[in-house]
Amino acid sequence: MPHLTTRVAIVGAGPAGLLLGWSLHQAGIDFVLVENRDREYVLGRIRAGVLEQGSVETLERLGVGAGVHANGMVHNGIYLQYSGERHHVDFNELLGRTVTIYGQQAVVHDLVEAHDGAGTPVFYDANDVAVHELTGSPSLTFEHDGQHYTVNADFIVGADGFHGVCRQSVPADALQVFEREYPFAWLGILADVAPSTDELIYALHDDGFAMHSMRSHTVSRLYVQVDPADDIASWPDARIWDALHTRLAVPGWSLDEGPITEKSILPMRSFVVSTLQYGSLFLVGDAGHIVPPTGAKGLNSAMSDVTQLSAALVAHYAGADVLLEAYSDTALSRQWKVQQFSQWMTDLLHKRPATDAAGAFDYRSQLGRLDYVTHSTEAKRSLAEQYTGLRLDA
Ligand code: RFL
Ligand code: PHB
Repeated sequence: MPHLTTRVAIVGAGPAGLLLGWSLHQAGIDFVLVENRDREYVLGRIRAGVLEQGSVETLERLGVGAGVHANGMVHNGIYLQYSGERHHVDFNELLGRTVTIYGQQAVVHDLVEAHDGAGTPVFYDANDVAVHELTGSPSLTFEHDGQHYTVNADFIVGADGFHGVCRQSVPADALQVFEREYPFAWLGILADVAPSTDELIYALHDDGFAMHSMRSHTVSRLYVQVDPADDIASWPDARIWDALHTRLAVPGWSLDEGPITEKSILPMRSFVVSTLQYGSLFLVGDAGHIVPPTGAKGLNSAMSDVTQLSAALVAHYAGADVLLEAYSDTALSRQWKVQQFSQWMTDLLHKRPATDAAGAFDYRSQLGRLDYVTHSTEAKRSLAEQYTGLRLDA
């Protein structure tokens, strides 16, 4: 029965856990990282696509920026579309800032490769992962390759996503949960076809939201708003393309189709737990908060949490605890700004069921808001500042 001692035990090898582990490795701080799925599952998950400028800088600073440099697609802005018209919001012109299209899958690949190369202690495919004594001498237990491990650590970091074990190990009365559900979902596809657009298109149509994103010069990522109760089987490929053609249509532009290689329906949720610390346990990324994907903030928030926590742990081992004590407040203060932006983008661009007068009112009000946002320089600048990523002190 192996018994390990380390400084930081990290649960979850998603982008947050892998980045934190790598950052600690670079700083010479011992860690153990435990993931309950196998490496292929971790490498295969298709999720986010947009990196804020600060997230790209983080990857570069930690020496894992070669992939995003070589294959990331720098975008100067986005298109907002409504009433059959497409408007460009140019972040670079407004603020001198950009975003980079680089799939979460690619970020995770680069981090896994870095860990593999350095031979760091990352355990994939672990079973029965559990955390103990969070307010005393914390430990982590798991089973791996038929052996039962115990890891004693100074700190435990829950980077295990929304459904992970860490947040659930905190007594319910020690955490406050803030939550908001949405009456719609996204159906997302990956298609082997060159993008029909140079930058992302977010569209509000009478039939609902649609969006055109991409992963590379040969792979497109597209989404349509659907009912959360819809079964994927009721969306054969032809129906998806039909909806995309209709909702993304503007005169003189056409959408190219290609073979669909992946499709799934994603529920939408806003969720924040307060605080992000319980004793020696710290929560980062989706373990502590979830946003609907419309603002492209989930991965970026996870990376921002990790940047802060990693700096706080480095300071702690250098003898200063101020940053660690402030971690939850600092991360949540940024997170609530991100929450309101994601909620704003989601409410702006999705069609609520228009069966009653309130729904019909909302839709026209959204069109008015879009008209304002696409024509006021101040409004566009605010959108640009938030989409490209708030600084910690903003
Ligand atoms: P993850 O990625 O969920 O990783 C958690 C890891 O923990 C493991 N785990 C456990 N390990 C050990 N023991 C246990 N008991 C465990 N329970 C779970 C899991 O197997 C997993 O490997 O969380 P993390 O690292 O915090 O990362 C968060 C991001 O994945 C997420 O916020 C983004 O994907 C959200 N998101 C987007 N974010 C952006 O910044 N920009 C985007 O453009 C963007 N688009 C999206 C998105 C999320 C989407 N979906 C699928 C909800 C688009 C979509 C469609
Ligand atoms: C994506 O490319 O998957 C993507 C892009 C922007 C979003 C959400 C998802 O807001």
